[in-house]
Amino acid sequence: MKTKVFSLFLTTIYTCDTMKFDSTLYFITDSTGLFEETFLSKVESALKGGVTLLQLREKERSTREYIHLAKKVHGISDEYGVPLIIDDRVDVTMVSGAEGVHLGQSDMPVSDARRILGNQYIIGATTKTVEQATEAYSQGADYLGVGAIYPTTTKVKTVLTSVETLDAICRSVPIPVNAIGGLNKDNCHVLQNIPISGICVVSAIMKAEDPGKEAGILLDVSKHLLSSRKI
Ligand code: TZP
Ligand code: MG
Repeated sequence: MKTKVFSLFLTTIYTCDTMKFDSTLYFITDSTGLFEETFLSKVESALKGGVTLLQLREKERSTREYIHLAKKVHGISDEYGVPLIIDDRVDVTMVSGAEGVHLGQSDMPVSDARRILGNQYIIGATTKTVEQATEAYSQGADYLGVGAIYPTTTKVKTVLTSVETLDAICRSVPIPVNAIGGLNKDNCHVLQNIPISGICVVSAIMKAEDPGKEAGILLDVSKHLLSSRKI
């Protein structure tokens, strides 16, 4: 579904048929409590700061509201050449112009999403075990999110995942694996020497006073992690 096309300095670009993506700094949004304009300006600031992959994650909105926001966010992400992934919803992905969908263990199975979306879209999956990871890969997932590495303040049903499990998952599949959960610029050192492709963050950027500056710092932290490991 996806092949590694080239490694340029510290960053690996992946492609799933037509769509290239770089998961070095994967920013997942949370619009809770924000006016649309404030939310969109934070997203744009983060994109300016260096986010390489973006996910719109909405848990409370109606389908119509989700589509509305997804189209707005895609209008911005497209200007920065950053692929937009929609959390949970294949339908919202298809009508919003987004480049992909992210599926959890209780969402549509990856195989069904792949059948609907074809190979032009990125499909990501949340996995917490090697079994879930190999299943998602065999069903056509392009990347995996694994965590929570640390306790998180973001509203999510999750349990902690050890770095040992993260490491085993990375070694079990030939697709990018990103770490997620409670990560910030000061605590990513636990990921040193784990063959991840990048980090996912929500609150580290969403709650930053200057999301652009924080994204720039996190991009450097992630690049340093990826380039300095001894494996
Ligand atoms: N899945 C596992 S932890 C998490 C998700 C969606 C939330 C991560 O948010 P934060 O604020 O980066 O801890
Ligand atoms: Mg989900």
